[in-house]
Amino acid sequence: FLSSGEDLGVVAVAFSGGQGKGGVDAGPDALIKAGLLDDLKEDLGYKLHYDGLIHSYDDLIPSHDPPIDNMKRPTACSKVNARLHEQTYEHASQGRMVLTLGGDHSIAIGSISGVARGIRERLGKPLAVIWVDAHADLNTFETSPSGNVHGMPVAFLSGLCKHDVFSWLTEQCLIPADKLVYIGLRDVDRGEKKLLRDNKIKAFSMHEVDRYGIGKVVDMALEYIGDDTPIHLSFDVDACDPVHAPSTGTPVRGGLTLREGDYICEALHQTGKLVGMDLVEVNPMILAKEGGADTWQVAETVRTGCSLVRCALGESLL
Ligand code: 4U7
Ligand code: MN
Ligand code: MN
Ligand code: MN
Repeated sequence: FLSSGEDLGVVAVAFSGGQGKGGVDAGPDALIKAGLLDDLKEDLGYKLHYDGLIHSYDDLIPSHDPPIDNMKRPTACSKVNARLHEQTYEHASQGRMVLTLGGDHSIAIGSISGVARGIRERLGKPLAVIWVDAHADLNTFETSPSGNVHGMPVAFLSGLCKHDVFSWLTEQCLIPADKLVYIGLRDVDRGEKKLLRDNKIKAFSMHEVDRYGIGKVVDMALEYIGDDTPIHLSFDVDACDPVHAPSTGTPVRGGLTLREGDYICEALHQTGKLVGMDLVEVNPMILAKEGGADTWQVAETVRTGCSLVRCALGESLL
């Protein structure tokens, strides 16, 4: 599905407006300072298409951005994602795999819609999404208990929820509900559970990971998606257990081990069908702010994020 295996588009997004905690905007800088992009270039041999910037899109963020229909910071979330959409669309239309570093998970609205549109135009196919997360991020503005947009991206991307705020999300940007698969869920809100059931969305929660093992779960996920569909991996670092990714805004106990996370990424790389990836919700500041500053835990989270990306890009191939 890609024009060349070596071309990689990279977008670094310093956005935290999809939730209330500062610091997640420092995620991309921490990942890059840890050497992630150098590793991709030097060890894995990718030709990077990267503008060298960490985008904060300050020009798009209004100073006054009151809630609309329970959505917090709606204008910032929409404008930043519309701009990011153009960036990932540009890479995808050139046939590059696209890596987006967040930022909170609301940025998947832009990153995934851009890749989906690029793939539609280039290949005439829908994009499948594997969403690896402790949370389903499927709240609509009506079901959301928090009003935080980082808990809503899948609702907008699947078209299950529509709102004027995101009116730029046209049909070709959307992910059909039957091309969406979750892995790692363990904290799903009531409204989200109903949406999952009513729309028969495929989900492998931690219960299924325990029951079948991660190898079988990924096999079943891929079988469900089918052979000729390009795949985007949206990886929320909070899918991993807080032992491996403590420095994130909404940690939930009982998550994926480091190896289970890496395995998912490796197995998707091996399919040769991966056309996009998001790595989001690394917050290198959160522990410090909550008074429990533990630099070791921050470093561990960054290390986990880097490992996941390298695995998705082929590091484990011998
Ligand atoms: B993340 C939550 F209510 N479901 O909607 C919500 F529990 O991107 C959490 O997965 C969302 O980290 C977490 O606010 C969003 C809450
Ligand atoms: Mn999450
Ligand atoms: Mn998420
Ligand atoms: Mn989170």
